[in-house]
Formats: sequence, structure tokens, C-alpha cells
Amino acid sequence: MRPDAAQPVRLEDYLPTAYAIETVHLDFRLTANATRVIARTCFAPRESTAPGTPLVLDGDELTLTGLSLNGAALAGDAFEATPGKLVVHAPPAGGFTLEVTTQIDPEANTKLMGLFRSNGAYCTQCEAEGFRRITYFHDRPDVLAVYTTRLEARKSDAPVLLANGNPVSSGDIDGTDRHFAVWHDPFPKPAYLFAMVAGDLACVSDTFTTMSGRAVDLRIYVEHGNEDRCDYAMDALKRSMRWDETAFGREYDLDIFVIVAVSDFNMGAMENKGLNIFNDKYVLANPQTATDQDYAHIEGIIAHEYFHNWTGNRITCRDWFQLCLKEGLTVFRDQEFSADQRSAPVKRIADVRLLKSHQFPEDAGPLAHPVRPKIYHQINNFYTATVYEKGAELVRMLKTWLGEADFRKSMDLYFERHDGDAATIEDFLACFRDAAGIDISQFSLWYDQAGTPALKVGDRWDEATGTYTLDIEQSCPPTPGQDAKLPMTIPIRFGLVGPNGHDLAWQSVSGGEVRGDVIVLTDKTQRLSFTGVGARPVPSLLRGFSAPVTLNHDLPHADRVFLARHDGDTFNRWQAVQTIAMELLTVGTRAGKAAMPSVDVADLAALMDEIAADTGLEPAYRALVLQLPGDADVAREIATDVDPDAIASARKALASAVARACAATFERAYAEQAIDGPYSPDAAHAGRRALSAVLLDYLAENDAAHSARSMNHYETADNMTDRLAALKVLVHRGDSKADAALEDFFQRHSDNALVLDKWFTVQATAPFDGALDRVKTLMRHPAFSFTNPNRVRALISAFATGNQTQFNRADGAGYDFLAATVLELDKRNPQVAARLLSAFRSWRALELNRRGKAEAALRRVENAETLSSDVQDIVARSLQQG
Ligand code: B3K
Ligand code: ZN
Repeated sequence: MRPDAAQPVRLEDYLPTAYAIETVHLDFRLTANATRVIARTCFAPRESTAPGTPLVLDGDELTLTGLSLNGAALAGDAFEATPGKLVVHAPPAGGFTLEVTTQIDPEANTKLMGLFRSNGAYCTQCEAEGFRRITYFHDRPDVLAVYTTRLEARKSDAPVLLANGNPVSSGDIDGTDRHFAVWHDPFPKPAYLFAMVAGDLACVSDTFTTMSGRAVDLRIYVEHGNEDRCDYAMDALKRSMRWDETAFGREYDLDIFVIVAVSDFNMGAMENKGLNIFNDKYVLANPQTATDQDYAHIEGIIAHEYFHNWTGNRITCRDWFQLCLKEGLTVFRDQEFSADQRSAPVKRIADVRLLKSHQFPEDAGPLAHPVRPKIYHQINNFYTATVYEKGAELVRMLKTWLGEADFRKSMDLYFERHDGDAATIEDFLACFRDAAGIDISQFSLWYDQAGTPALKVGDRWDEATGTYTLDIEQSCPPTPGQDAKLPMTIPIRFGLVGPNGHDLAWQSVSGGEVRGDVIVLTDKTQRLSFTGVGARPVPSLLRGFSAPVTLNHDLPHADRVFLARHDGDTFNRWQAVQTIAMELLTVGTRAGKAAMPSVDVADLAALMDEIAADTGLEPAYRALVLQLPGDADVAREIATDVDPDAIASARKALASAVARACAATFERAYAEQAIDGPYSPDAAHAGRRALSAVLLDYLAENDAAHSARSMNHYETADNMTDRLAALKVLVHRGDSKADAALEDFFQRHSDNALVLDKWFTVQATAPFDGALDRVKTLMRHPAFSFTNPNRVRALISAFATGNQTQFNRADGAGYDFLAATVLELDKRNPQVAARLLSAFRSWRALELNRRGKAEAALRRVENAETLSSDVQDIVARSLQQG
């Protein structure tokens, strides 16, 4: 092990601290390079704490400049301070007040954890362990305290001073050019929810009246000049507040709710109590700068952070192993919100696509971990698709299993029983046990067993007796550190589709529990027999993707085509088309594109033609059905010896065949999507634009005139969604007009960094030779900045995760580039570097040559002289055996 590797933290070792914290008074005197922080904290020993037990506080790169206990300076031998720890050897028995003074350098904080500067404004990010970069503290989620925060700064530097809670007082400091503000947060919270912001920011305000009639002051702070791009975020906030009242009975609890948008931020946003800090990408929008997808993300993330006020803040986590308690649950809540605000089937498909593209590969590779991990070296690396997205699926399964009413009852009990607690997954599940009266023990395995379970299905129809039998076997693949897995409770929503397309009834069922339209699987193998079925059914299983599993059922091709046409469950209609396409693509990849059976290709094209023309289906849904599985989806399906070039060529051949067969319909449907009147980001209009973008791409496939159509789409666009869709078609098809369009796009938006991110991404994801060189050149572009996480993600992460053939170049140059870039970035910002490195998460699935080259690149990272604990953790786990 490297000498600087972080020691592992284990769930089984959990112990509370010896001292609790009642209150903390923080006093910041802000200057760019030497901010002084005084933390006056009241500690109280726990009942079991022996008198004289040392007080041990967390720190990270801290400089201690003063220390007193109960008002008296501490003698040098009474404590020990290093940048990473403060120990008071023998504090007095009973409660005591410790006053710690530290000096920190926000300007030099390139990790963007703790207190840092973004475009001149001071701001904080404390989750997971950033507060210890501000002062010595019990920086862990189970120590809850009431915070009072005083901020002092030069008026010209920072006219706006914000912290958690409600404002208490503010004013000028006589005889100086400084002013101050005091904020008080009455709700006890852990340190990771602390936040402060100070800067010269513009404010957009509104009000919201809660269900009990309290008026809440709503404010969004942004850099000057961005005020006119906050309307959508504000509207989304108000809708979120109302929705949480009606859907979960949750009311907001402070007098003010503040959102601050900053341009340098490691993640999407942060739910600090009453003071959410956002990556500006997820706040700022107008039709000229934001795509429909940006609007949807803004809505979802504003909601997510707001919903954390109850699931995360009022009820927080006992320790970081319980992260999914707040994240999985809050993702589930934001998914439900967006489904309610938009189209539920379209939202579900989008969520499942995200789960499959991000979480399934994680679960199938060396970085696999349970939704509730049991060990970590670096907690920052566990803000993963597994904790968030699979965590949300587990909550969704509870709802599917129990039904709407018992789900709500259980959630009500959770809020009532645990308000003010730092809770665990056991606490959460106990509420479902108690409110719904179910045995939750087998279901709880979902939190502990990593890997995507597989269901192998066989079926039989007995015409003579009208009996339909389903044989289902569940298994879960081995994952790092976990070989044998136990069977789990799996809710399978289903229907038996009859010849006329309607679901058939049955008289009785044996072999397992069926609640309404949900089979509740519990055993490794189960045989369910349905009697009294009127005709041979076609089974529609896992409707709505009711469990995060893979389903292996050799359904005859004709049955799949039947489901694609007739399944009453819109999700499974989409799934049927995807499965047909996936079968073709895997054959085409393994045996060459000529091996795709032309009859099946024709069936797929016929389905797509019908669906494209079906004006009874919403355009957003049609857009999803028409999209073939992506290169990465096919790679995931193939799973071993993956050759990205073979996948790309099969996919191109299939897209081309579909485009040829459907040309006339696609042309007509494309024309039908044109929208008269001004841009609106609402779901109906966005759906039409999504469909027209998919069709534009197909139409460019075989059509000699595509250049003119795409260029026309680009030039006549009155919004970013249409303009970017056309730019992508031009650039990704290597169109002769691509460079001119890129230049035009740059000129239009040269003053807007967030829009230029799209310009970087389009180029980084262009699927042909030269993309890597283009990325390297763009890294020297004046609009690029290695210090801004959004720029790094837009150019470098987009290349590594969104350009399968070029990142996975057979000569390994893509891997070498990523390894070198990660090492460079690691010196500044380990969290973003570690995230970038996880683009290697599926390297073991590659064919031999690429696998060797990827491993060599990972070894170079592993052997670098200095590595952050973040990158060290990812590289070590990526390379571990088994
Ligand atoms: N809770 C934050 C994520 C913090 C990540 C720290 N490395 C945002 C969210 O999930 O809402
Ligand atoms: Zn969250």
C-alpha cells in the first residue's frame, strides 16, 4: 500500500463520538488569502463517556492560530494540533466551550472543498468532509448542532453575506470599510450541511406561501448580468415546494430559502440547509442558451435539492455508509416530481436509460459496490450511480410492492418517527415493516448485495387446461468481495397479453405471491401457474421496469413484435422495440453487419415506421422509441471482448437500413413537428423538438440533400435545442458545412461559458478519427479552462464517456490521454480527477488488445509518484482482481 493511502472506514466499526455538540458560533473575517475563522463550540460528554476522555476533532490542511477552553488559552501540552487533527487531551468533566481559531486561504483552495472562491465570490462545499477544511470539528453526519454564523467582509468585495437559517442582524462596522451579517439556523444539523456565501451577486426574489399559510422569502443569487436567466429555476422551486406538500405532506420550515449559482463547482448542487449552492449550469436558462434537456435538468435538480430539506436535512444519515438513505430516496422523490410535471412514461424511460447506461456498467465492473457499501477509503468516490440511481430503484420497488397507500403510510411514519435524527437504512425499512405490516428482512438484502440480478424466464402454455406457467430463476453475479448471493424480494409488474392486445384475466395462481399485477418473487426458482387463462398469452414482464434487473427470456421474435405493437404498458412497448434492435445489434457486432437477419431488420423498420407515424403517441415517446440502443448500451449487452469499432459499424448499418425503409414517413413526421409561435420549454413542445431531432439525424443518414436540411434546421432555429441538434448532426456526420456551423455557433455564444461547453462537447463526441487531436487542440483554446470543472467535464469527460470509438482507439492513445490528464488534474482537484478516471470502469470487458492498453494506462496512474486518496482509491479498485 502507498504510504499516503487513506485507511479504510468500515460500517461495522461505527461508534458515536465521546462528545456531542450543542451549539456552534462561527465567525468569519473574510479575505481572499487569509480568512480568519473562529469556532466557539459547546461540547457535552455523552452519558457513557469517562471523565477526561480526550476530545478528538477532524481537520484537513488547517492552520491553528488560537485555542481556548472555557475562555482561557490552552497550555501547549494540553492539546496537540496537526493540519489533520486537533486533540484536547483531558477536557474538563461536564460540558465545556472550546474556541478554535483557524486561518485559511480560500483563493488557493483548488479542490473546491471547504471555503473557496468562484469568480471572486466566497462559497463553501462541505459534503462530505469539507467542513474540516474550515475548522477543527466533529465532521461527521451524526453530530447535529445549532449553528449561528457571523460573516464579516469588505463591503466592496462582498456586499452580499449569506449563511444557513434565518437572517438575524447586519450592519456596517464603524470606522472601517467592512460590514457584517449574522444568520441563525434553529434546526440542528451536521457539519456537511453548513454553508456560507459572500460576494457581489445579483438577486432575484419571489415569495411562497406554505400550506399552513406562512410566507417564505425565496431568493436566487447569481453573477451580475444573469438575473434574466433565473425565471425557470424560480418557477421550478415553487412547483417543488407545492408538490412536496401534496405528494408527501412536507412543508418548508424557515422564513427564507436561498439558492446561489456559482460557476466553479465540483458537482451539480448542494442541499445546505436553507442555502442551496448550485452549479450555475443547473440554474441559468433562457431559450437562446439552454436546451430542453437543460430545462429538465434544472427542474429536476432544483426539486432534488429542495426535497433534501426533509430527506437529508431534517432526517439525515447516521454515517456515510447510509448515503443512499438520503440520496436514493431523494432521487426517487425528484423522479416522481418530474413524472408528475411532465409525461410519466417518458420520464420512466429516461430514468431507466440512465440507470442502464450508468449504474449497470458500474455494477458489472471492478467498481461495483452495494447500494449501502460496507467499506470505503474515500467517501467522495461513493456518490455513484449505484447509491443514487439504484438506491432510488429500491425505494420504487417498495412502492410497487406495497402499493400507493401503504407506501405513503410508511413514509409518513418515517417522517414522524425520525424527524431530527441521524438515521440508518434499518430505521427506514422498519417504518415499512411497521406501517405496512410486511416482512422486510429479505428485501433489505438489496442494500447489501452488489451486482445486477438476472431473471431467467421460461414459460409454457397448456391449451387443453388454459394454464399458463412461468418459470423464473433469479441469480446475482459475483462482485468484488462478494461471491455468493442470496435470493431477494423482487416485485415484477406484469400482464398476460391476449391476442386482441388486452390483458387477459386468470382464475387462480399458484407458486408465489401475486398482489394485483405484481408478482412478488422471493425464491431462487419459482414456478407460477395461472389457471383459467382464456387464450395463449404473450407475457409482458417487468412492466415499468419494476425492478433493477436484467430479464432473459427467449421470447419468440414474433411475440416481441406483437408486444411492440400492442402492449398496454408503454414502457414495455418501448422495451420490446429496444430488445428487437439490441438482438440485431449484438448479432451484427459479433458476426458482421451482413449477419443481421434482413427479415428482422424489416420488422424493426416497419415498427419504427408505424410508431413515427402514430400521432396518437406523444412525440417525446416516439422520439425515444425511434432511438436505437447506443454504442455503450450494446457494449454492455455484449459484456466480454468488446470491440467498439464492430459495434459502431453494426449500429451504423442498422440506422441506415431503418432510415432507408422509413424515409417517407420520417420526412412527413419531421415536417409535422414544426412549431409555430414562441419557444416554450414545456413537455409538449420539448417532445416535438426531441422527435424532430431524432428524425433529422435519420434523414441525414442516406439522403444526399441532408446538408441543406440540417443547415436549414440550424439557421432557422429560434432556440438552443434546435440549433444544437442540427449542429450535432452536421459535426457528427462530418458534413462539409460543419466547420462553418461551428464557427457561427462560437461567434454567437463566445461570451457564454455554459453555451461554449456544448460547443466543446459536440466536438469531443464526434465519432471519427481526429477527435482526440481535436480535444487536445481545444484544451489550448482560450475558452477552455482546466480549473473549471464544467469545462473539464464538457470536453474531457464527454470524450472519455461519450465517444466510444475514439476513446477506445485500438492504439490506446485515448487511454494514454486520459491517464495523463487525470494525473495533471489530480494536482488541483482530486475529486474531479477521480471521477474522470472512472471512465475506465468497464476496461475488463474490452477485447484483448484494448484491454491490455487500458490496463497499461491504469498502471501508469497507479505508479505515479503522488496521487490523491481519491484517485488512488479508484485506480486500486479498478485494477483489483475479481
Ligand atoms: N448531496 C450533494 C452531493 C455532495 C457530493 C459530495 N462529494 C448533492 C446532492 O446529491 O443533492
Ligand atoms: Zn442529493
